[in-house]
Amino acid sequence: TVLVIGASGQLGSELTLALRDLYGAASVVAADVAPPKQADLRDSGPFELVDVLDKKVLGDLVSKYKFRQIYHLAAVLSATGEKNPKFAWRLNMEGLFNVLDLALEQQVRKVYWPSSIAVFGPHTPREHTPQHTIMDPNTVYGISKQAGERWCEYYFHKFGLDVRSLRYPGLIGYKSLPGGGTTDYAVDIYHKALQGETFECFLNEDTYLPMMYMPDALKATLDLMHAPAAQISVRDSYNLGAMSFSPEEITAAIRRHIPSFNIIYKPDARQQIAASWPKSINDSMARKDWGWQPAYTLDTMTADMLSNLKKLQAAQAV
Ligand code: VAH
Repeated sequence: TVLVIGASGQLGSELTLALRDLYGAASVVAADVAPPKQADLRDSGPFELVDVLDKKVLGDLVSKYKFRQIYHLAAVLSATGEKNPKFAWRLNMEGLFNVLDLALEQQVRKVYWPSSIAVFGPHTPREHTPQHTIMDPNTVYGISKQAGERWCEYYFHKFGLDVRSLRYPGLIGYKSLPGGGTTDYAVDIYHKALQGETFECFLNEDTYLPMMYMPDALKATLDLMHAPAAQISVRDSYNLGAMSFSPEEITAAIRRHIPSFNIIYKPDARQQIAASWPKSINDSMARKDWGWQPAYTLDTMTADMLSNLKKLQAAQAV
């Protein structure tokens, strides 16, 4: 059996659905501090209300199900983290320690933990950011991801724990909504375009960011977790890339489907966070070690997002 912690979140809910398709619904236990919003996720398999900071409750759950794998996705993201720095640090770090320690104590075979391009900062080379480079993150979220990477590598080398990780770019999907990130505009923009509303963008029009369509992110995660351990040469966290675009480029892509779509730019505090992150990522290690290869581009993602959101809106309208 597999445990997904943070299963109600943007990535967690999609990963839970993908894992249930793969292993069968009954074998994938979803856990979060609140039930998932999507009915298909709620009704598709076991759900447990768990706070990852409560090591006792989490430990009882792990011993009850004897999980072979744990996907630990619960975290406070970049923008929200800046509003609650101390809580963000506590949840992101103590939550990780609880999972790493329980995995050792209860012989969990594999652990997955997401990192992010947020581990990079203002002095990191911003084009084709290398796997090993300067990292001076200046958000609490980025600092916690950088520290978390070091601890994951430590638990692997010191205790032999098979923990694996990816530095995700901004993730875009139609099945779930993002929660408190700096890249969330790239999901909201599709919803607003379909509703015929003007979109207020919280980043400047020329702010380039690495992004990825959710199906690609799910494929990368499962490919990494299924790769033989001997192929994994990176035990802090793999750089992972697919595409980069700015708000004006995604607007142009949407206008190829909805010519009347309108956008206005109202940069807020998230502009500074985005400006400290890379513009593009060198993910050659992931491609070399376990055959990473993204499938989607800005145009194919846009076509797929709009057609699926339209279907969902039609289904909800009946
Ligand atoms: C965030 N979506 O914006 C997350 C992610 C690279 C961005 O880490 O905080």
